[in-house]
Amino acid sequence: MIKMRKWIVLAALAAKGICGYAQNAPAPYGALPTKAQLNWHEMEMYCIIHFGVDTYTNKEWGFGDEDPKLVDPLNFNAAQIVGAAKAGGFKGIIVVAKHHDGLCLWPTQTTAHNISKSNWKNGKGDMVKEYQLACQKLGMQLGLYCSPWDRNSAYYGTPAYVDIYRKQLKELYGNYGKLFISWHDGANGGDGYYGGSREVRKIDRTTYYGWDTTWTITRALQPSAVLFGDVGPDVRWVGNEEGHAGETSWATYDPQAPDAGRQPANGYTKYELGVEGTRNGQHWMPAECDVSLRPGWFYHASQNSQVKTPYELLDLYYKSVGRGANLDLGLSPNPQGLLNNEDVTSLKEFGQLLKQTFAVNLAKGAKLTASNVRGKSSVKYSPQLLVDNDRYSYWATDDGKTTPQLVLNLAGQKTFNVIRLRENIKLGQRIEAFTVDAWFNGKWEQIASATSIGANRLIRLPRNITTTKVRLNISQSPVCIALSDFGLYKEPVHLEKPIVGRSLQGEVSIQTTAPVSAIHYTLDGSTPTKSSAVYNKPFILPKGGLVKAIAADGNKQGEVAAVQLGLSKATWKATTLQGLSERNKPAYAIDDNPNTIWSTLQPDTAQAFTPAELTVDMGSRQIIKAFTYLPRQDKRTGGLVDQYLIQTSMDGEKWELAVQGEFSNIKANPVEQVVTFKQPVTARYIRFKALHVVAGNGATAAEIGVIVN
Ligand code: FUL
Repeated sequence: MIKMRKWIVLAALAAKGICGYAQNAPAPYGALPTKAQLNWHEMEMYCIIHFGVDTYTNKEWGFGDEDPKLVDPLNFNAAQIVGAAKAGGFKGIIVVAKHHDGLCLWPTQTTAHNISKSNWKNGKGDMVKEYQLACQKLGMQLGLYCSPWDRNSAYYGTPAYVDIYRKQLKELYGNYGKLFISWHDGANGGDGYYGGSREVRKIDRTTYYGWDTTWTITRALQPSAVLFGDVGPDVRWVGNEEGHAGETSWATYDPQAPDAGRQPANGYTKYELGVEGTRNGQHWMPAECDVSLRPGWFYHASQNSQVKTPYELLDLYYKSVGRGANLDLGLSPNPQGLLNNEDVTSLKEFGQLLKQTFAVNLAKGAKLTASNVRGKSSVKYSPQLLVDNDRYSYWATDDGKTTPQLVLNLAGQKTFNVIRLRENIKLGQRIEAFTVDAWFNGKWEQIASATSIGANRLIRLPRNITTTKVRLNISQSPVCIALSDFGLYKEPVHLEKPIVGRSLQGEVSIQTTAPVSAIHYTLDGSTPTKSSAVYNKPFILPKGGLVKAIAADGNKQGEVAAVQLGLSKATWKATTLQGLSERNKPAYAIDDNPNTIWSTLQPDTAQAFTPAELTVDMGSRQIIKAFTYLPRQDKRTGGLVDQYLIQTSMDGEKWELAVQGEFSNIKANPVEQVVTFKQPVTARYIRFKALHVVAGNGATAAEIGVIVN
């Protein structure tokens, strides 16, 4: 019976082929997404929420010895946090249920080190549950991150801990409803409290966690969730915590181990390859771009003026979602258990910008004519389907037609500055290069070109284009094409926020890239308005301070730039013990230029790390409140200091220890580190000692500085 039905179907298909009025769908190309991955692609954006002991200790990585009683978010309100994410256009959240410090935010049976030992809700609370309920209420999807590295557990490093970790995952997978993602990070191994032994515990990242076994648990309990990690297997880390994928970014990826012949694993890959992925890789493993709304993942009051602005978020959106990846934005509730107002406002305004930009597809109503349509008159693969806002209906070409052209006769003259393309990824990632032309004064002129498309490709044009006709030329594809979307959009006009800088001579300057009618600024922390001082020329700010500025044009004013400048370094002199070379110039660490670095790295890579130090004579006594270290900003890890010591001196002879500590997470997130002293210290000299670095045999610094007011 079954056999006969199959014959009938085949005969019908053959008849259609002969008549030429319909054709089979294009054969899928390469690796393909699963259902869970399609859901993930459609989401485009979600947030990851870091809250825990670090929120109270002002750290990024807790050591594991923190008292759970520290955690007491009196006003914790999951709906406020999830609601803010939703207003930003995000479709889900990932709760960090346990970070490296080991404190579980749900009442787990696996360890006593959990939320029930805090005072929050008299030890009866369950934060993960509250997030789940808020997500249900607000129509948001939920994901979870349970750190594999646990600096609290006495068992960490032994097989017993892996059992505990899996039990924790089972609790999380079993008790909090349907999840869209299970997030696993690569930071693991190293020192910690470990039940009181306070030692370094090394693990083999490839074998210790037995990931293959762990993943079968996820598949069984959460079949519609994707698994995220450096090695996927469903979604890969993009390889940086700055929130951007490569200009070319493939959804396929084959992770590689740093050492030849070994198996890659979370925390053990050539992670820099994640930014572009692998063309024709064996696995469908698109990139997730994780970046925090603030410089750190956890809340730090000192970063309240560094919340990313709506336009900074928009820029990240183009560089992540616009390159076929997803954006995972970090949110950091404060010690009260709420997002600060500035965070909420930025999210909301970003959401509005997205809505304004993408509300109207200016290509809608256009007549689309293609040089080739699969099956000729077929309506099934018509180019008209490109403007129906359906990710899976598509224009396809005949097999072998790999470089077709498409002309859009717009419904009248349109002005746009964003182009959107999408492939029907159910048939794989096919297109490798394309260009777009616009019709100006009777001829075609190229306005854009790009490579990979996949789930989404956005091109933000440098200027507005006003035209009646647009042409798409597919210039490279190994197989016939299956394109599902072509959109033209108009991002609203905006005034960029000014750039505040300081010269070697200590002169503060405020600039914008686009011409504006005026720049206004304040020095007292207040928000500048059109009645604030007008910036005309550079000025000296010897003690540093908070400079806030806006650009204005007519009646409009742009976003506020807020830059905390330390003490002016114009009179400073820096010296180092390490032999001097051009690269090693200590002056590079105090020239207020983030692009020049002081480095004691030696060419002989076999050489072990030598502790390095930098001594600064500030020229006069200062009351120092904090020390700042700006790591090298060129994306390299050599010499990034992660353990340091700071000494001060009145005379340059007798030194006193001011503070010793670690810059946690500096490798993944090399932003300026601010070390606030317990008490202000009076000194003329300051010494920065690098005790340990992330990589390499010496230390580096883009800038060091001090805050005095
Ligand atoms: C990293 C962690 O080490 C950071 O602390 C943070 O959780 C980030 C999202 O992932 O791997």
